[in-house]
Amino acid sequence: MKNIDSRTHVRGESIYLDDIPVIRGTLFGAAFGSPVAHGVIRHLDLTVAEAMPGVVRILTYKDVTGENQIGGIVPDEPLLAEHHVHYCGMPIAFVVAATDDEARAAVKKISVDIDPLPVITDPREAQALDELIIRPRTFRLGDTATAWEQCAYIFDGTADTNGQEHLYIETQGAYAVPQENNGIKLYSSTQGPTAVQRAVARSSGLPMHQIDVDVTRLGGGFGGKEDQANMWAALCALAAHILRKPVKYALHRMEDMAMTGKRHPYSSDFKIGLDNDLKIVAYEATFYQNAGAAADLSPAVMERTLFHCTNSYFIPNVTATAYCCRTNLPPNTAFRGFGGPQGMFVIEAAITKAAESLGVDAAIIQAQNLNKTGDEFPYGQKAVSESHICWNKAQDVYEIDVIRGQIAAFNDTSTLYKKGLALMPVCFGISFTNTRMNQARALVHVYTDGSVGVSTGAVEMGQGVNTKMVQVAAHVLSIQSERVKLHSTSTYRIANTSPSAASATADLNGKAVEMACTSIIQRLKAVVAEELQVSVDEITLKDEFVYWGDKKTDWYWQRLVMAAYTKRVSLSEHAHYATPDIHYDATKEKGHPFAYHVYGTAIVEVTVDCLRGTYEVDAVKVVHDFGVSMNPLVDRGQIEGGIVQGIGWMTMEEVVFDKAGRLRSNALSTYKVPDIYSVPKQIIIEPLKTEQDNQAIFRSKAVGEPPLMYGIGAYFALRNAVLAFNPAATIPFDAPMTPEKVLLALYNVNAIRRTMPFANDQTANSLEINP
Ligand code: LUZ
Ligand code: MOS
Repeated sequence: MKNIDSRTHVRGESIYLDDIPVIRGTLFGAAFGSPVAHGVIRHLDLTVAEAMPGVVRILTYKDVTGENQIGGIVPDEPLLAEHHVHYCGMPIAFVVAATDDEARAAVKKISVDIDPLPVITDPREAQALDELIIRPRTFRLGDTATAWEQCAYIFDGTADTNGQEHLYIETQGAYAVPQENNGIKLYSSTQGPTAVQRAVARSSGLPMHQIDVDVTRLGGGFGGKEDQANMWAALCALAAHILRKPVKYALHRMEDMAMTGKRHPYSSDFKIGLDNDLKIVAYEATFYQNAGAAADLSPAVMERTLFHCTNSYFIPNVTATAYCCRTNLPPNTAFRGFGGPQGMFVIEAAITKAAESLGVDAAIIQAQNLNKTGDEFPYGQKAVSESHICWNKAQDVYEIDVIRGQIAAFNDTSTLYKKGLALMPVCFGISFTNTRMNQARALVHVYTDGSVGVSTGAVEMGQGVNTKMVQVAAHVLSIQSERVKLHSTSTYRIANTSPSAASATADLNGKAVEMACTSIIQRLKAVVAEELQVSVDEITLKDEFVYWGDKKTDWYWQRLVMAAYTKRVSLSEHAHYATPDIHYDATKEKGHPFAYHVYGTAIVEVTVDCLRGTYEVDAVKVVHDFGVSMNPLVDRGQIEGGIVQGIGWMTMEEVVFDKAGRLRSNALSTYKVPDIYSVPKQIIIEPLKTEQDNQAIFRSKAVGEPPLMYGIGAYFALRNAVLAFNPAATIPFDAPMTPEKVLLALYNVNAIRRTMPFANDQTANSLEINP
């Protein structure tokens, strides 16, 4: 089935926040953000701004009618700054004016006196000063302290990953429309309608039932709108509540880039010990997470880093500690993978360090340590593993020996271009790590003409979840998908939703749709069984017709619906789903937090231009564990997008803050994302079909986040290409591997052996796989 939005997308008819017709009298907001990263507000001068044309009101913290607080996990984030500012761009005032332009013009006329305080941008510095947002956490398996003695080889090092701008095509924004008796209707570009409802209720002082958050779709989220849509919605709602006028604010791109948090940069230490068979015996990692100025989702992101610190590998002795470090950057937030990719990069760096030091191919160590079913993760859950089968299938279907041979031959003859290869196995846990969030609801109405309306807590952000919800309803009701309409996501229709996140949205909401439709179908079967005077057990529905045994009857869908209506049988159902069997005890750091894991292996091939330091990704060849994909086209889209986004994070996307905490990469002229020229020339996806049961909807495993981590292979492939040119290059594990860094490594001049052409140097060929 095609994505149900494809027609309106292509015709430019899909409705996003900015396509909602505004009501006459709508006012426009714009935030005034702190010009400095840390300090005490001495004086805020609004007089000039207030006299600007069109300005209706400028709100500050003094105007907040409820609690001046929007922090979700930790109450450490005011809606509007009171006396302190903690990051550049932190909202201090909210201008409301007759037009968008007038609001922004007035923002420029606000001035503020701030006594500066020291600015911290480095998480290690924050940790040294005990600037921690939550207590550090440690995951343990076995005992690393004694395990080092069993190791033949021990290596240590550091590995850093930088942030990443979400760059959703639709920027953050909200539109608040006051309703009678103090109610507020909100249109918000949010992944979390309930999170917005909660933040608005808290900051306005209204009960949640007064606030209807309604979301048709987003132009992308990637985690950036899991929590950080709240701010803009709460500002618009506050203004609408006070002024009794509709208020809209859609951020400009540069406002969005400067004021919102990004993927968390991490700086990490690792120590890895192996035995003579290259089995990893012990692994220690310390993660310094750059959380930014407020908690936001950082504690949960940090937790997922620990969950994924061993990626697909079984390591019997693990000690992994993470620090959630407060810095003066915009609060960093959810981003596809949610800390998992950062954890995986470090174990891959550790393996690579061991491989390079021992002169073996990293793939040998990787293969030697993949987990098996029954192996225990450091957090206590036992693996149901597809690691080996994905890895082996990737080697077979893509003929890895042939690829290695071709690359070796190329590197032998080419001096100015070198190719590199890396394999990237992935194992990603599916479920919100916070167990209580793993619940969802669906509301299904069958109308008397046989058409069906479905509401869920799922937010469509381009990932195709609504298409999957239609598929579930149509399948369970045995009707054509054209009869099913997915309605907008509304807190009036579906309450207490978890954000659309954690790759779990189709599973959680799909199961709820399945349950609701199953209840309706059972009632409809009872109706027709009574009419036909047969047993309900003998009734089935297929392709819109009722079958009695295998005999097709003349009862078709609409007739059945009308009969139920006539008998006054309910044609509506609201269902609740909660993932069974998951639990986690954070005091012991043990449990069974994930419904299941998604596995896969990617082969990444790159070519480096050794004169310029530029590079191309030749191919990403994947074996991916779909379970049984319920929509191969939608899932392929998720994988292709995830791979490109992961490669962008690992290669060219470079978030730059200066020491004063100002974002220098604040526009698309200075922040490079993959374009049509830099995407892989080839992406091949081979499904690993597993028939075994899992907890996914229709056994179609979650696909949103796992493929992003295939992109990590691009970093290591580039590294190998550089080493093919300059075997003595010293390359820190410091992503992204931008062309500048590649160039520096290529011409690490002191280290280059000038005596011979590299092509003839055996050690130059890092692809040699003979240990
Ligand atoms: N959001 C969240 C997530 O709140 N909890 C999670 O575990 C998670 N995982 C991935 C992406 N978003
Ligand atoms: Mo996400 S990082 O699943 O919002």
